[in-house]
Amino acid sequence: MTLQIIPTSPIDGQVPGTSGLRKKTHVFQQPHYLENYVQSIFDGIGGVVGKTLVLGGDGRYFNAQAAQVVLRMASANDAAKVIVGQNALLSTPAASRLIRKRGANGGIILSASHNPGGPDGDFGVKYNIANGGPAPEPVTSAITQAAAGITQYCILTAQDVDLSQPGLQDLHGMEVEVVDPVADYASLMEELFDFAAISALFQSGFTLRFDAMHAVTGPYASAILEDRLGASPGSVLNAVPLPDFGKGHPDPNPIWAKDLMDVMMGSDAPDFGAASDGDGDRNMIVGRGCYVTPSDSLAVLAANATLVPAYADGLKGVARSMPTSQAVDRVAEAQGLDCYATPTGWKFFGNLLDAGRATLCGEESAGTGSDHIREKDGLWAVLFWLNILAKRRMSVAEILADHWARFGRNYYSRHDYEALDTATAEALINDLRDRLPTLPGTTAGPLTMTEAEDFAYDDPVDGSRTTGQGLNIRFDGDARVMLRLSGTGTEGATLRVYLERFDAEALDLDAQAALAPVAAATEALTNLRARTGRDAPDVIT
Ligand code: G16
Repeated sequence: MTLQIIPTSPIDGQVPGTSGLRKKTHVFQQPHYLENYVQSIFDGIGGVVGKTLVLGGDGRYFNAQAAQVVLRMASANDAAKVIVGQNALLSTPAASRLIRKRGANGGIILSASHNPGGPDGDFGVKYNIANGGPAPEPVTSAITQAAAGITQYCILTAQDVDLSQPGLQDLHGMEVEVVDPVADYASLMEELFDFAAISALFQSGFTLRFDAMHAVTGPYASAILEDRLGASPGSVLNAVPLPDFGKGHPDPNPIWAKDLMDVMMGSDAPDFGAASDGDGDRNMIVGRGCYVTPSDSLAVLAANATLVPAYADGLKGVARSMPTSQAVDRVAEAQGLDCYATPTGWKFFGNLLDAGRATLCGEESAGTGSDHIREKDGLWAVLFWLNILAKRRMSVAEILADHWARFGRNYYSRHDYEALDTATAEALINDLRDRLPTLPGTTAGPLTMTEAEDFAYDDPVDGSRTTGQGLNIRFDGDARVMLRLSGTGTEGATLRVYLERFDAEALDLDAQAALAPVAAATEALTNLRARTGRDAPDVIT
């Protein structure tokens, strides 16, 4: 084993987005690319001398090789210890849990989340801090700065570390501890939820189908849902993580989890369907004949939280990202809870959770979580729903109908226009931003605008201000649209259009029909079709 100091120079584009650095896999495989970024993380956090890190990934193509690079670089940079998931696997929530439980200084998660994997797919690297959460803005800025000024990186030349079995090993003076990726996480879930009630639900004949989408949640879901809770064998589908996710797109939404949707909308659907994404932090909830939007899911969890042992004493507060529907706001208002609206990105919830201001958080992008860790958590959301169903003994559709009858319904949908020409997408947003001050009081298609803002967030805990987080336009009739460019795509620009309209009376409309006036107003406001040359969104969630 020898320590090498390799001269290098900055590489364009090494700037983390909404959640870490995501690029095409072949970009990460270029000489020095991964090494430059890993060294920049180490330099950006003030070095790793004597520190303990957690390491794991979602099992996608290049995960195993990249993990070995991180280990050799951590050792060469004098880290004391790396705790790594067996076979370099850890779901994002399990990594967050491990960082917190073991008091690690931080962790590196190898994942591009729900983006497809494989040689032609995407790869990603995220850094999480000691609270277990995604690096906040000051840390990502420091990493970006380090990447922009990098001149060398340190790495060992060494054989690969055997990550196939749990246990302790030495890598040139650094301890490598290989751990079972599932055990700690599964124990935490057992502490939070009423496993006896959920087991009894399954014993009563309740049926479940969980689609792990060939991604990292498979081993977790099999161990918890089938082995511990007694869901019938085979309830978890696509349970073995594959490097290319079975050539699928591991994004749990009605488009990419279509097989599951077809089953759940069919005549002999199981009682409950769910799916998770590449790295296990997202979730999709479906009842028999009934899809639950992530925004409604958050609201239902908040309204029923006291049925879950961990939240039996009530919630400290709730938080949602700004584009997420205001369904949870109505629950918060009814329960007298504080409700925060943050920019998109789980990292913005960290301070609220650490400060004990919020217990539950959620995003329209299929993420829900709580203060049990500092990441969103797909399987946790599934268990939360199962706990509610076990206690209330109603169907998913009945629970939703009951919820809307109490609180009214926030019709909601997101329309995505993917792989747009970046300049075109940026011009569309910039033009609209320039017009914001003139919009209130004027009409757009069938609606009149009442407010228009370029969303900025003042963090109530650390006082920081984050600007330019999306254009939020409100219409009369309790409707709004928000537009922003995604920070997780790897090809051109993705324009996200978030549509919402509240209705206290008509609770059973088709969501797209209910939102048609908002969509028409948005088209009138942006001239989106002509400007992008697109007739329809690529993805509707
Ligand atoms: C990430 C972030 C989420 C965010 C989502 C979408 O999720 O962790 O907080 O809502 O991206 O971001 P954007 O709209 O910028 O594409 P994940 O599951 O991809 O890590």
